[in-house]
Amino acid sequence: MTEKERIAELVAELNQRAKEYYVLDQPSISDAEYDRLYQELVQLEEQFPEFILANSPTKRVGGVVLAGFEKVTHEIPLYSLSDVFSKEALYTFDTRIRKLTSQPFNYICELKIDGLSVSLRYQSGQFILGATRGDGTIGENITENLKTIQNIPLSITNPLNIEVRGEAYMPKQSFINLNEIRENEGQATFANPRNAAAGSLRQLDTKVTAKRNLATFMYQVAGVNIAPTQSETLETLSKLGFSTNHDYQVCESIDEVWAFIEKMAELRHQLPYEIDGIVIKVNQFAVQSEMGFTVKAPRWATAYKFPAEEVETVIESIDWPVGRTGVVTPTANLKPVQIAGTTVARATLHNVDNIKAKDIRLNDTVILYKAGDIIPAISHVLLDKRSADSEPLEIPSLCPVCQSPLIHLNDEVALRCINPMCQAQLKEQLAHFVSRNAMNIAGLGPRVIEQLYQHQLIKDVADLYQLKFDALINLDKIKEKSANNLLNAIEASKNNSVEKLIFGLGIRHIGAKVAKILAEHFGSLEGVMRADYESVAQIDGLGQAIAESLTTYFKNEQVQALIEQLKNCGLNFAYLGKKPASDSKFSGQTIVLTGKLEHYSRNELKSILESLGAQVTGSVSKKTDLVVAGEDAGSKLTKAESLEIPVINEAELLEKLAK
Ligand code: 3B8
Repeated sequence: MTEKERIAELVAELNQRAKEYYVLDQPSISDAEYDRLYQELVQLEEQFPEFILANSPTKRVGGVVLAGFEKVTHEIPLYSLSDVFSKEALYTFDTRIRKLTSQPFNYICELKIDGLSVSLRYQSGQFILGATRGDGTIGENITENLKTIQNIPLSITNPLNIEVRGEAYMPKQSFINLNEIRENEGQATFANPRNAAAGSLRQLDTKVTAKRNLATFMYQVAGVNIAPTQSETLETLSKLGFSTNHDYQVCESIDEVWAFIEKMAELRHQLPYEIDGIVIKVNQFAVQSEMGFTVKAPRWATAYKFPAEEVETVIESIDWPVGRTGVVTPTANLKPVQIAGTTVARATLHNVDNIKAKDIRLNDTVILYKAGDIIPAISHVLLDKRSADSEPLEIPSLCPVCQSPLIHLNDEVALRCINPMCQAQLKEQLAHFVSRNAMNIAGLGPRVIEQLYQHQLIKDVADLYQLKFDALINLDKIKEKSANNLLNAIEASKNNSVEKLIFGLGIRHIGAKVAKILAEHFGSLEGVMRADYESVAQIDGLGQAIAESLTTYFKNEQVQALIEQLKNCGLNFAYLGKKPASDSKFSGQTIVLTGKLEHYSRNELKSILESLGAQVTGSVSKKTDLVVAGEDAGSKLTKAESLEIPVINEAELLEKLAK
């Protein structure tokens, strides 16, 4: 098989597997196997860029940085739907449209996905243009952003020229995760999944979109009918490879429609995505075309909007808890109320800007809702219920825990305590350090942590490893058995592979995934600590923010002292996952590749050397052990010579490798 054929084969297989995973929810191979095939494709495409296919799954990772969004004219406009907000209005709709035809018809009820309308154009089966609705006639070209959405097919098997329409959305869990990260980093959070999806699709840097985990449900073909009814259209779209929503129902009467609405109003909270109502459409296209459109909306459809679940409650007090990174998040304690399936007694007030914008005060009566159907938030204050002697909320200027000044770092919206010894931060850091994805030490809940600090048994994470049975047993609610379990868990954590420790340190931008990449790449904590900015920034999937954060962190003397203590406590600093061969003459060497190479691409040589235990970096420094210089090597070669670092050419390297 030629490389060109293998590339085509891999693209076809990976697209099929991805479809099983993202569209059909029925994965047929393991993630590891998928990754292996994907990496093979990446390597081949690097070697033979002339054979890269437009529908290659590697096209989804983003990386295109756009200058702005071009306008797209919708030849067939995207209409919006008329709304109804009550059972009565729904029945009026039914009566009205029945007068517009003499043919029999039934209804199809679809979930009204709370996302953004998008339009996808395919030419000869290839995805060529994706656009927002815009004003219905002119939208924006967001093709590159949409390509990062895994359940949009980059090609369909039939070589059709069609435009498919639907809704792009962010799943509830992705919305929660995204906001949690943003809150920790002091960025403004999104109010709901819809805003988060909109913000994600309008990213000029499509790498950002790729990380946002968006998805689509498609429901319509513009201009032509691919089936006689809407329900059959959904099935046909699904067969073509589009993701469609299966929770639709064909109803024979408006009573049946209402029953479906009532059922879904209950079930909607269990769905993994937000819906804000039910779309009711005439199912038969022949009847639809007889009914036609008004200037704004089709006559043959309407959207029943669920009443926003909102309740009144009172703010009884406001806390200003300090998080692990020092961010202070104002939080309201409420008179407990029932909303969207749970009892709520606390709501985040996000940040000071939000408090000021809504003029939120103590003892205010407020309207509570659930952002993303999950996170309780305050919509607004009922001003006429405010007492006359109410005063604007006092914004603390000092950390409520350590009394050091609170500041806005780099114009962030978040208030921060930047005292690294703040007890609140230290406690939160400890909780993070012991959490499951970090050192995984069970038995250290907030109450135990609180006591450890109170009894001054601990001031930083290294002290965990000095804890003694006699001290633990004296704590409240700790018996012999739990003290022993805790000590065993602490002891066992010493043997963790080092990525858990790297994550546990709680370094800005270093999540569990990044920690794993770092551990794998550098092999040990020492390796990570020695790494310079360049060598981190160039690692696939990382980047400048991570490189900056990491190098700054390890330069800190307090950090270095802490690491030293952890070493002395006997913690494992090595990566225990799949390791590169360590007995080659390249292991542990820092190598720089520069100039034009003849036989291999730079990336290939890099992987070969890394698999032999070398670290391949982008810039020459005193730490470099060897420079491989191809033709036309420039400043790196000069620098290597001035630092008297050994230089060899590609042929010499290949000779060494052959040995
Ligand atoms: C005609 C049909 C607009 C829509 C439509 O899940 C039209 O069908 C529309 F002019 O906006 N948000 C859906 C959804 C939205 C629309 C729709 N069907 N399921 C949605």
